[in-house]
Amino acid sequence: MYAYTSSKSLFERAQQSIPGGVNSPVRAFKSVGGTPVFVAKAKGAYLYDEDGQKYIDYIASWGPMILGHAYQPVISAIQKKAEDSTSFGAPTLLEIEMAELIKSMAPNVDLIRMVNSGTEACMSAIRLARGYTGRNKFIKFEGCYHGHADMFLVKAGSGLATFNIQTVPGVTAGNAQDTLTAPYNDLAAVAQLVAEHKDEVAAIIIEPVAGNMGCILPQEGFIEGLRALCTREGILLIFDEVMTGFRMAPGGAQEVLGVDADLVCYGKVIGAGMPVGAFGGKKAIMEHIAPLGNVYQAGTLSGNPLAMAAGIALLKELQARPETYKELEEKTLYLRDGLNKVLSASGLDYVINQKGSMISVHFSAHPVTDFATAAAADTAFFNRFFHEMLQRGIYLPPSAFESWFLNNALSYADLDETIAAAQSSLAAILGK
Ligand code: HOZ
Repeated sequence: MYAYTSSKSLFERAQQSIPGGVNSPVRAFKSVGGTPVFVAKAKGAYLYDEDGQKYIDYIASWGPMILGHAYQPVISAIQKKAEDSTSFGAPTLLEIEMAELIKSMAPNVDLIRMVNSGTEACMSAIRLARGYTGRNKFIKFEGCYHGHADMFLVKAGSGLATFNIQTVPGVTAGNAQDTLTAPYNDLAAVAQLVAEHKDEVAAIIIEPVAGNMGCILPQEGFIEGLRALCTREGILLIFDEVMTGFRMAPGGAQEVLGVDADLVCYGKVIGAGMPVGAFGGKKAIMEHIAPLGNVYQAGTLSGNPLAMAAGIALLKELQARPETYKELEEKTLYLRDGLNKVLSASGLDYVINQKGSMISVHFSAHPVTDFATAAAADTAFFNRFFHEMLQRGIYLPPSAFESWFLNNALSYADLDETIAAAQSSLAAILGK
């Protein structure tokens, strides 16, 4: 039996000085109940908590640890660079190397601006789209999460879906009025919104494979349809690749889906887990950003040398070993097949959605293709499953509204252990 003695006392202590004891709501375990696990360290595919217990990690810091935790080339790069100071607030060679590396891997990126998080990347991309098109409104999809900037906190997934927060106090009506929402995978609804707001829509922003309502895949023709609609109506198509960027493929979802975005947003992956983000795209659009243009955007820590050094080390490894992506996908398919076996034997209704190294399980009798179908699944059962898995040393996201992420440090023995844990977890819940 796993005990969470240290985590429990740390959680109590944390609540005295941190709102809810956490710095990002989904970590509070509120929706699954119980005590959040306080992590002491991680190496490869494993996390170790403050009680010294080991877990196989399926969060991977919400995506970026593609090659596993404390990956030696990343650690060495950070250690070496730290000797030169931690921040300059001045241009560096590393920023150029990072921009060139991203351009060599990702399609449709002529110019790229570094920021400090995925939130900053997405809010800056929307500002740029508005400045470029001279239009105010944008369309996002129900259940997609693009960070916590005011205009995105409308029908968002992730923590808002987890806690069923419908409207956010502090987000003014003025802020929300230009945010239009449509169901994921519903091209007709998007076309209708665009027709109703003719020449008013600056951008459509989307997670090309959604990860903030569990993993949800774009149906055939959906993303292509958005592309065609945007081109026809002079709307910018923005891919939020904070989760999919450099994870689905070197060129992210753009490469895998074969659809070009006008602007692309990246996040933690390009810092190998350090706080960083970026947005980029075609020169004709990006040159509207200050100091080339008047769309202002700035940040003292943007392009931070430690984040750049870490990210360059990770991206170079991914570029040098493209077979990583095949290996990751094979491992994810192995996990999917194993879970399929134990779930179908259990007699439960379930859906497994998977793309590349993103996967999640919804306890549902119906296909899960958008937020409504994700929300209709049995989240209470997921919560019990989550705790049984945790007790068996498997660290899943503490919400049915988050994707699981595989890392390439996972061995097939780890995957077998996970599948066996799923089998005994289900047996424990169902009393079989
Ligand atoms: N909303 C984030 C994942 N989609 C949670 C990240 C975190 O807690 O760090």
